[in-house]
Amino acid sequence: MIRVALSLSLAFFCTALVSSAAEKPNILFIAIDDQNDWIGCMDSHPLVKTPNIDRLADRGTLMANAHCQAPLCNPSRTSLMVGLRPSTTGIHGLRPWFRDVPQWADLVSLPQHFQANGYETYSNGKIYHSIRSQPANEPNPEFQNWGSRGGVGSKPPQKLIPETPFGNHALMDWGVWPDDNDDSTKGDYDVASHAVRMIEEHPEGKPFFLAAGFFLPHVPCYATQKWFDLYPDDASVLPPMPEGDRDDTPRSSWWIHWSLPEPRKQWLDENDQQINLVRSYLASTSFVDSQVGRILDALDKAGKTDNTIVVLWGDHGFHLGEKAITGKNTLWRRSTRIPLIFAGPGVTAGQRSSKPAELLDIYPTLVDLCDLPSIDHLEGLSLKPQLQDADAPRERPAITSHNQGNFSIVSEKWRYIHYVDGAEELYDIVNDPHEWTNVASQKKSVVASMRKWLPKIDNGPVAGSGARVLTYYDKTPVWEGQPIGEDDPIPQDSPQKKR
Ligand SMILES: [Ca+2]
Ligand SMILES: [Ca+2]
Repeated sequence: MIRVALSLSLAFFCTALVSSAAEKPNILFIAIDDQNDWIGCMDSHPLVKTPNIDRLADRGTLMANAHCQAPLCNPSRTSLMVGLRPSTTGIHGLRPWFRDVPQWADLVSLPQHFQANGYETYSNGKIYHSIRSQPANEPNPEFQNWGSRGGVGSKPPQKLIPETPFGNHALMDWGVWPDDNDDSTKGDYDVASHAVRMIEEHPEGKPFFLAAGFFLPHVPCYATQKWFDLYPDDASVLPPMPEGDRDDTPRSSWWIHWSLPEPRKQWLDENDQQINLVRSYLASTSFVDSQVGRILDALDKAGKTDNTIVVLWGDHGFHLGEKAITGKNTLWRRSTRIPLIFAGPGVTAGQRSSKPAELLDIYPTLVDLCDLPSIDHLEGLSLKPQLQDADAPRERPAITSHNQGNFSIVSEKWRYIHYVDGAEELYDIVNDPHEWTNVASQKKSVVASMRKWLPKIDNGPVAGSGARVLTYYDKTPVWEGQPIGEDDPIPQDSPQKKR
């Protein structure tokens, strides 16, 4: 009798579990590679056109002061997907894949936690920076279903721009491509097509966690003519870039992007590529926005919008000539500030929050919104309070790192930067949003109050680290294994401007 009662109650319990999972909201998780804050609703570029992302923001909450954990794909995405800071994991470079680090091999990632709680998980395009290839007959432990590989798609037979410094890297390219105005041969078009199909074919009775990762506006910024036609072919597309903006920044700000395939502004000017690059980036952003729109439309058509939490994020920003460089790998706004939008059940519509937020917060936020069991190791904070009320208090600023000892800390009012040699910058981001005037030496008490947020854990690169790794021993910075001498000229900077 007791046994029957027990199995009956067990059956009830199991039924309850299944039905509660079925009632959970779906998750649509949209990633955009190297997407800076040039998004219509973020008010950072007056000409940018992103109507689909803007309509998502209209029906959700824009975290308007959100920052990545690292201005580089692998550390940023690893941090977001496992919920730990790069300064905790020691994943600072483009290598290694974190599962190859024994200490982190079994970490429960965000999609794995949803899978363990009754969700069906789908992956499309670029979600992780890299994933170890899996024997064909073994299930991949990261997601249950795999769609498009994404990536660049159709490529021109040769580069469209002049030879670039540091080896004329194949990715350093931009311009109109394909030249037949057909978007369907692009990797990101394929990502959206697969995501749409998965939404249409997902069976009832189980919630989904569907990830779609777009490659553009990562270089090479190829887009078809119609997206270029949205932007004038003149200097009005350029961001403001005052001469000598880096004169009040320390030499150690150069160490964290000492030599890279991304051209400096000087090369853009010398090769008449500044306007072409900015237009190509804007065109790529608008094209990706149109693909985001295809997925949002499919959600509407399937009648799933009301029961799906959408989160859209960029992994880090991108400079297009500001502070004399192109690319990421800096601790300034253009590298750290990213789009972060939530919409759907539990999220207040039409809000914009200026509270600091981090990509690290996505994991605990989705767990909180879906009422899943909490996970002990997470270092982020749930944004649920701000998603309900944009002005809800937030206990700490947003923290970005780029290699050991280099941090940026952003509050509602200030950006503080600390480099590995102790050099500091401070910007009043309300009155100086472009971060042109370093006031660290005038605002000592503010600097002291921001400095206390520097993470207590600051681990160096794990074994196997490589690609864009800076170390610092005995006061000598070492970039990718090569020491930087005290008098070495800044690569591609004009020699007379040595700092
Ligand atoms: Ca990236
Ligand atoms: Ca300046």
